[in-house]
Amino acid sequence: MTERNILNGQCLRELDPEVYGAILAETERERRSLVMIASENYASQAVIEAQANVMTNKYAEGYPGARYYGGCEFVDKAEKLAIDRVKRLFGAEYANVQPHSGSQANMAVYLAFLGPGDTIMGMDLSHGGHLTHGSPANFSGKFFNPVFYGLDPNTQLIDYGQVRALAKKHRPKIIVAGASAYPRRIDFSIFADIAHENGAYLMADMAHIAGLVAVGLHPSPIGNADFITSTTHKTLRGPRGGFILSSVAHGERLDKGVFPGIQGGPLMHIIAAKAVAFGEALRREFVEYQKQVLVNAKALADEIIGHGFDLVSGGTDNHLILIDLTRKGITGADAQRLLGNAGIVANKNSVPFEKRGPKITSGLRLGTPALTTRGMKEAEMKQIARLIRDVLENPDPDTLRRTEGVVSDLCDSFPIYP
Ligand code: DSN
Repeated sequence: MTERNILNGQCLRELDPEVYGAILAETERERRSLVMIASENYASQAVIEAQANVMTNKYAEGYPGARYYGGCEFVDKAEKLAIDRVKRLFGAEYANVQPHSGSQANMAVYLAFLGPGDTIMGMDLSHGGHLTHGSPANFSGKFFNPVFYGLDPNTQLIDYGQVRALAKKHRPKIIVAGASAYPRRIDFSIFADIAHENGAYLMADMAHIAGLVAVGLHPSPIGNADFITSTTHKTLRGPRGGFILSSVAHGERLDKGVFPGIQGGPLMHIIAAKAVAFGEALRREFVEYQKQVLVNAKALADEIIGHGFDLVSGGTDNHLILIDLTRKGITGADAQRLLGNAGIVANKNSVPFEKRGPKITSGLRLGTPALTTRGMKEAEMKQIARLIRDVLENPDPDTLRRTEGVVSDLCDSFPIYP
């Protein structure tokens, strides 16, 4: 193949039919299934277009106006747009849009404000926390000294009394408020009080709820937390990536934490797509979308409860629900597999005080962001709840075939990506 071919000639389909085929198959899978993974969504065509362009070619180590490479005038423009828009969206003084992911955003904050062996305190993974909040399997549990808080066994809500007692006892340098499988509102102001009473920084990891926070449907951590980290691709519906918000006072240390601390060249094509997504999130329609995400989650929760399932904490205030399948006598792994066979994609999840391992689990996490992006509303949530009940209670070939048919009809009625 000549140089000319690489730059001018063949499209992906001709040049690399194997990768092209995989992308096509994934597009079809996303079209033909009900995506109920709470951390997934469908990015707009504009966001996808903004990722697939020549900005992938550009090295731009540093920050807008202060780069280590020439030729950065246009990527500077994209990054400034992303920074300005995300600051406006959340009412923040400072933003760094370079973290490649939510994990990188968390890592950069730790690097900027902790030393090796310092104590951090986060939510226990099996109670709904995240790997980067101190799990022993993750850098955050290997390089730092993790302490975990969890849920009250009766209410299955965050036990703020325990958070306070542990903070007093262990004096963590950073307390992390945030979760990946917690269906209830997080009170960032109580967390801030506890952190500041005990000389700790508060880091809010709002990755799951960022879209809700952006439109005021979940209390904002801005003004309470010292650092706010997030992903861009969950409820926020942007490209896969991360960002950090804070006050100007912490900006210089955070910038250094990201680059040169943990990353080299930023992904400028992704930053361009982040700018597009933040722009979309500033529009009126985004508020309506987030309202519907919540209404749908509530409708799904009520219907699932009505079918005799137990939900962790008894319901939801956000975009997700967590079903405790213990009483139904089915594992999370089996539930995920059976639903997957019928075209409903969800993930097994540990429940608080879990007795099974993370590969099996007793729970199933379901979210509404992706289905809501397709345009589905309460009626479809109720219909899908019935499908879930049918499959989990009676997974015979007839039920699976019937469910597949309904899933297919729903996908036809709510198309994505023409
Ligand atoms: N893996 C993500 C989730 O599914 O919640 C969190 O990073």
